[in-house]
Amino acid sequence: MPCLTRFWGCAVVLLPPESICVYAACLETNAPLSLRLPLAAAATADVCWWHLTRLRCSTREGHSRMSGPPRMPGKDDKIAWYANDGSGGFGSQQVISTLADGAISVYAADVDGDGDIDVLSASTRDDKIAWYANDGSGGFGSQQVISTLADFAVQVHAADVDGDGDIDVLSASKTDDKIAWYANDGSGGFGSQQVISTLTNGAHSVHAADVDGDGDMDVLSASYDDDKIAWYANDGSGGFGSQQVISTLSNGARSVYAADLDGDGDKDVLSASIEADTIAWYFNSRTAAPSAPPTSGEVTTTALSVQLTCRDSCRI
Ligand SMILES: [Ca+2]
Ligand SMILES: [Ca+2]
Ligand SMILES: [Ca+2]
Ligand SMILES: [Ca+2]
Repeated sequence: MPCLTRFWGCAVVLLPPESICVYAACLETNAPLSLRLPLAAAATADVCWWHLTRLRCSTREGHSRMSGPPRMPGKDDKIAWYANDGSGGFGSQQVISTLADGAISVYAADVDGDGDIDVLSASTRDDKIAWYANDGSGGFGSQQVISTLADFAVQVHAADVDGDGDIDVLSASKTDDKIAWYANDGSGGFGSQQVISTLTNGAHSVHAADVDGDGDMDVLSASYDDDKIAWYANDGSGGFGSQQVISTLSNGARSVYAADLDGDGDKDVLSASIEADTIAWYFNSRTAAPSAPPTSGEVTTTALSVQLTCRDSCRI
């Protein structure tokens, strides 16, 4: 008797014939995989459960992941924008695409270099990174796929990674623990996926900033399952060094961002960790230690994402 009871984030499941019906209050999503299993059940039968939106299974011989996350009811797979009237009033929703299956992240940048702002998307269920060309007045062309190799893509970001003057694209994907980038040919055509790291267990966020101050865009990552904030040095042409860990204390790391919070001229790093309900920052010691905590920046966020707005003189 297959039974299927699901909750968001942590849940309970059951599976096919040889499996048994597991019912638990909450399988701790941040615990090591083995600890997430009801031990008595795992000892005698295959057990499967939902972890976020993906079905995971543990067999009696060991554990494995299953692909093919199910469709979630009530999701519209939509990328949209809203026109500003100039004073913060917004018009009605204007749909760009409904082909982003499990849409979860957007970013805006001039992808094709024609002077207008295009749109990028990441979507979980189709593992897709894509973009949509702006016609210059807010009309958007059809979805142009950059990659479908970002397994459970959770964030898209854009920056000139290889320093050739056009905007390249970065992705974080959770199931394959991957931070990657895609080279722009200058007109919105993209090369194959170039992996920066797979040492981000449960990769959830990617950001680009010149962390080491040598003029090129380095990359930052936040990963949920290993509570890690890390960065990767760019060699100037899109080749990246090994992972440099900033912290492994960001419990349930969900977002990373960079800005000069202490005003000493280098990029400091911000993180959001959902399990600890914490927004934290890490000063960049490339120049000098901070003399005081940031006072002119305002962090506005839940622990789901980090955004920084400046009201006075802080620099981003
Ligand atoms: Ca454009
Ligand atoms: Ca580029
Ligand atoms: Ca750099
Ligand atoms: Ca700084």
